Amino acid sequence: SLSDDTEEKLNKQIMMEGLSSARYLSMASWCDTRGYIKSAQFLYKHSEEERQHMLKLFAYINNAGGHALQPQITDIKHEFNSLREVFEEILDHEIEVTRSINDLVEHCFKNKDFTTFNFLQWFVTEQREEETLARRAVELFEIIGEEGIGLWTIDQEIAKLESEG
Ligand code: OFO
Repeated sequence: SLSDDTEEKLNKQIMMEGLSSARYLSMASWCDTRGYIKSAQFLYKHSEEERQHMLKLFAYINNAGGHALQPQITDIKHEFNSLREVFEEILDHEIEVTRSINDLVEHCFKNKDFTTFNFLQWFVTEQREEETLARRAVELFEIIGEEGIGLWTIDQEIAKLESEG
């Protein structure tokens, strides 16, 4: 079964995933109000995916005899200066999430909790994909440029990123 400190760290990861979900929902809504329709769709979907990541952790903790805790999520930002800022914040946030997963993986390895270590491999792979996706999104602003129909084009391209995976 889970050690107390592993359970606590897994609950911290629940907080990270819940925070991701909340942040992306807020970003989706902002994009929606600005006419960045494709980015909004992308972010609504991403928000839902983050909630699923969180629920995976709920199931794991509770099945292992622990207690998964609904996190307190506060200080959600509602306003952004630009679409670029939104995607730059996503990239920074995903890098932070990767760091948090890696710490958790290292902790499990050191404590010989190989079951949890194994469970976390899915997140390791997922983080690599999500970081790549966010990095590609940020790159679009450089490649396409924001002038003229640039922003409109970037918004269209965001929708295609996921399928290119
Ligand atoms: Fe965006 O990441 Fe969950 O894990």
